[in-house]
Amino acid sequence: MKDRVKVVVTGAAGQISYSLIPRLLDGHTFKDKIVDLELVEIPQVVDKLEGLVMELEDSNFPNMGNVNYTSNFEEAANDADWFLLVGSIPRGIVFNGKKIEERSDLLQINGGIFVGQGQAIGRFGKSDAKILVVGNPANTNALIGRHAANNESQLWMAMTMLDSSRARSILSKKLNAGIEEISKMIIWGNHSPTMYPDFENIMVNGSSGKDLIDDMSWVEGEFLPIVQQRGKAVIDSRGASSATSAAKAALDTVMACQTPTQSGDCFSAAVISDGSYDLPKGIICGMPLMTTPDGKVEIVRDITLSNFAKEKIKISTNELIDERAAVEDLLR
Ligand code: NAX
Repeated sequence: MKDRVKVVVTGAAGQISYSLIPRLLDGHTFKDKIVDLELVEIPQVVDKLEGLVMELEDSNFPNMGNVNYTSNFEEAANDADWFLLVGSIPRGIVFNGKKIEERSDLLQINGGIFVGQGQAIGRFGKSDAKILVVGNPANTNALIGRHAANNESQLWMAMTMLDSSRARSILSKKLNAGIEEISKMIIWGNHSPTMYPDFENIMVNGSSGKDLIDDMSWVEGEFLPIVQQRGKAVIDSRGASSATSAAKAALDTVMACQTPTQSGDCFSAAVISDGSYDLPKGIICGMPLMTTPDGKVEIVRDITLSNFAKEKIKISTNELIDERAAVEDLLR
């Protein structure tokens, strides 16, 4: 009998999910496991998911298990292995009669969602469940969810893989190297324009990327701002935020957590800081991670940071500290 994996996806009727959900079933992300899906939406939208389920059925995915849709997150969370928390309220919409434009309002509203979801994950999710927060503000949502879950054996991550993929894409053009030749791409800090894509620690085919780049004016004038502002550039052009690339990044994160990381490599996600690298404790911060041969996800602790990197990272961790202060009431 084939193994099974149960995956909960919130925001299931949204843009990212439309790209993400079918690919959870295509035999690549979870290999030959049977994938049971719980698709979660807000009550106003949940019925739309019937159409998505029809499409999944019509796609004849051989590994598709039970697929349910619901607006009851607690029910969905029961015994789940993976939670892909994509759902959130975007900036600019009217919520309870008020147009949500300030980051602090966004933090409060979305943070509120993550209290309930976190509690349910802590109580009903598997003890070794992995949680990937995609919905923005992702790091602080993950902090709130993790606090509410109060379950140390579960792993809470906020997604920075898309930022890492963007950085690798730009570096591959600059260095005329294949994407797969670029390893150790670390995103430090917040998933926001303050993030720090670490060009100094990348390896390109076994050589130091820093030596190969050797062009600080390009790093400061092009590389850093392009990666940091890429999300906005996509919105400006598409009129909507990144969807297919965000979905691919979520799948890449799931796969990175399931596959032992090659010696000397690492992958990017934000996890709770334990003070490694002198980062402030108790924020969800982008860091280098590895998956051990027995399937544990751990912080890689032997990366060297230059003073330039430390200064940039501090800007981002200061922002995370401010975000944490703005949702203090949700962390009691
Ligand atoms: P959409 O607005 O298309 O979809 C979001 C969906 O979430 C909606 O269908 C909404 O009804 C649902 N939702 C809201 N509250 C919910 C709740 N409590 N439970 C379940 N579902 C709920 O947005 P989409 O383009 O899919 O983006 C989703 C989120 O990803 C946004 O917050 C976006 O900012 C964020 N992103 C994060 C990225 C990252 O790298 N971490 C990159 C892409 C994207 O910007």
